[in-house]
Amino acid sequence: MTHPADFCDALTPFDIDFFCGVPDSLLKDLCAYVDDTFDSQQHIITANEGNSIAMAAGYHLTTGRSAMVYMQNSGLGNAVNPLTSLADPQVYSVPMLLVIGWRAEPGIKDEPQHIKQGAISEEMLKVLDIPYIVLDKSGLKTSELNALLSQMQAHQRPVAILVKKGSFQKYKQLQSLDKPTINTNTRHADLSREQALEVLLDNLPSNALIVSTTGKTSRELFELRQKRKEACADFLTVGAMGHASSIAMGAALGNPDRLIVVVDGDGAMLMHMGALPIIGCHQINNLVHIVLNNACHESVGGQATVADQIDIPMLAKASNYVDCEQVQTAEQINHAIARAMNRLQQQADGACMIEVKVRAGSREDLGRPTSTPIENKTAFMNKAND
Ligand SMILES: Cc1ncc(C[n+]2csc(CCOP(=O)(O)OP(=O)(O)O)c2C)c(N)n1
Repeated sequence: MTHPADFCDALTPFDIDFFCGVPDSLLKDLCAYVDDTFDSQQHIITANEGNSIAMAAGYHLTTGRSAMVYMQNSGLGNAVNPLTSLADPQVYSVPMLLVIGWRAEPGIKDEPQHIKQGAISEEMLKVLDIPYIVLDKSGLKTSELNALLSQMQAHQRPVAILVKKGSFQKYKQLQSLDKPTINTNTRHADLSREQALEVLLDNLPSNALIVSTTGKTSRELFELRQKRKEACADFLTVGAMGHASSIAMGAALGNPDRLIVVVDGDGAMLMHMGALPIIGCHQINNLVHIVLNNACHESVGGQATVADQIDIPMLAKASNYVDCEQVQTAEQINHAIARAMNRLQQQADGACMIEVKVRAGSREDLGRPTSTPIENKTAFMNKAND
């Protein structure tokens, strides 16, 4: 295994001193080390992986240096356009090092949403013509890395490291006061995400169609349904991070007589925030957008988002949602849902936004959905047709 410090030290001869990316559980020790070691202008957690490629390009334009961009292989899709049309040697030819967490590498059992991406990650890099090496438990081979980075510099092009599970040694993040790191921002919120979900289930009409976001929100929702002995007919957006609200908008347009509720995360909402004005400007009267805001990417290690520094109800308001509020307690959630139901019954002219401030953290024994995505889709579609 490789210690994150040794990894970063090995980049120093190549002047890599700027880091950006979207966190991944396979890379969480590396992300934590980078966050502790470099100042807040040298390490930026971006909204999506395409933004990271673009930011690395911008940094190169003013410094001539190369950045390291980290992501889960799920993020390769978001990165493809700026890789092919901005950083590629046939366009602006921008050197950068991509560090990609390889979920579902062939031969390793993983969740359904990772299987296709895991199988095609190497092929994608080959098609994109991005030279790469693989890092695994046997540890970093400095000569291999040096050859890769020399290629990056000589040919001014992106190169990549595919990182297998368990490649990095554990690194425990320091909790410094001047950095918005794990759990510090939302420590005082009343409810955990799971408790907030339970309050939502207690208060939403039972025929509401729920679309939930990627990560632990969907895992908790699935287990809450089991605990309540209810069949899970909620659409669990296990992949496609950031798109739950657009799925919900499509569902709402397809079935205008049904209440559609999207339960989003702050990281996911930020990832594709362009969805907000599109929802807001199309008068979707049967859509309630709930953002469970723990100000971090809790599902992959708790890396901070900027969601506690912005005003989510105001963003939604500016995007033409009709009613937007921030709540925190069970009672407030209950009232907010009652108000949203009331307005929707009066044919309010657009979607509602309810931001729920929640604490970071989750149960150690949290499981994963035991139904397949196809079973989940069928259950949702059956409920939608009920
Ligand atoms: C395109 C893409 N990039 C990264 C990931 C890895 N990932 C899964 S869940 C998650 C964090 C989600 O954060 P948030 O929406 O705030 O929800 P939380 O985990 O805090 O409940 C990330 C980064 C992914 N699934 N897809």
